Amino acid sequence: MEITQIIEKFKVAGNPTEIKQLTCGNINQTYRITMSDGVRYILQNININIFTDPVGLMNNIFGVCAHIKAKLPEEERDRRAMTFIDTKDGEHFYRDDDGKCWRMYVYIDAISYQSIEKPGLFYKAAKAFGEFQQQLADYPADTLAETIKNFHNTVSRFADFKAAIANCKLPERLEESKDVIDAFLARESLAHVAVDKLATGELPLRVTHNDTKLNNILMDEATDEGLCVIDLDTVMPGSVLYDFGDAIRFGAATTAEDDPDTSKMALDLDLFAEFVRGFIDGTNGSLTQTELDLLPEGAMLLTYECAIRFIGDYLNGDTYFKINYEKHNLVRARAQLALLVDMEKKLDDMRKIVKG
Ligand code: GN1
Ligand code: MG
Repeated sequence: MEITQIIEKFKVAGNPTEIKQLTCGNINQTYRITMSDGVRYILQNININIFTDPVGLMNNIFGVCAHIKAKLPEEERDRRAMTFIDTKDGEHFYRDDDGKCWRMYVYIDAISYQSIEKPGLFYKAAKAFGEFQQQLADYPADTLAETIKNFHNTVSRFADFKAAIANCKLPERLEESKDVIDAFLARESLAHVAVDKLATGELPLRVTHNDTKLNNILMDEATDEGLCVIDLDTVMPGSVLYDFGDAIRFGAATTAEDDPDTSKMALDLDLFAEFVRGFIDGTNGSLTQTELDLLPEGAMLLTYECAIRFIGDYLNGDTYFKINYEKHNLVRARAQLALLVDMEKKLDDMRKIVKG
């Protein structure tokens, strides 16, 4: 189906004058649409191979956005929360003739960063992610659909990783990744850091974002203030360690998550410290002592988790993450391993920073 025909299904006025495909994200396909009245939207194809319950997912998103909007002053609601558009039939998304699912939301004129380009930026991002979690602290968690089962259950991720090794049909990939695989197998105990403590209640279950990459936050172009947290597909009950950890994995690394030159990869402790300050300010004193104590392990945990997901996908024949070239997932896994090794060396430094 043509993009223009899909746009017509939504409650928007006028005709599209520009349709631009955006290249961000490893999962969904995204277009920026400009309408004849100048209003801009984002049209997104939800990857239903990954998000198998689009109804539950979109109900989550509409609920979460309404909850956040209700907490904002009227004049900030358009810029500080996402506004999703229903279809003309009153549905939260449109399913086309090929079974593809599409959703639309109002484009917010702001920027998102791929890396920390200037001082102070990471503090602002951290504060916004912390505030996001605060806004959802009283959200009825039992109404949220689990959009990806066991998304950050690292114990089950580790089992998936082992299954990918055992069932791998690409012997040359298994051979060339041997060093990486061994390094991850040797670190199995890390997989238990959060899962076990969530089970005993030592770590509280909260409503978390679960995909807190720096580029999932829109920032004001003039002031760099964090405006709006986006990419709400994985908002689900989880641990604060997930949001903290993934943000550090992506934002406090000295190079891109898929840099083939692993010698450039390290943890930037200054950025780590900046994020800790912003996150603590954003969550406004609500973190428990156990959560605070485990923040450094959270950074290692999420790096480890992402790494075993990348290498698992490589062994499975690249069925999950979008790739730009043949060995992309292996390169990603190697980069994450380099980051993890550096974090292990800096664990005491991280702990000192959190203690303050
Ligand atoms: C995916 O699509 P994107 O880039 O926001 C993935 C995250 C990974 C990330 C790694 C639903 O996020 O969990 O951390 O790639 N999202 C999903 O770049 O699997
Ligand atoms: Mg995402």
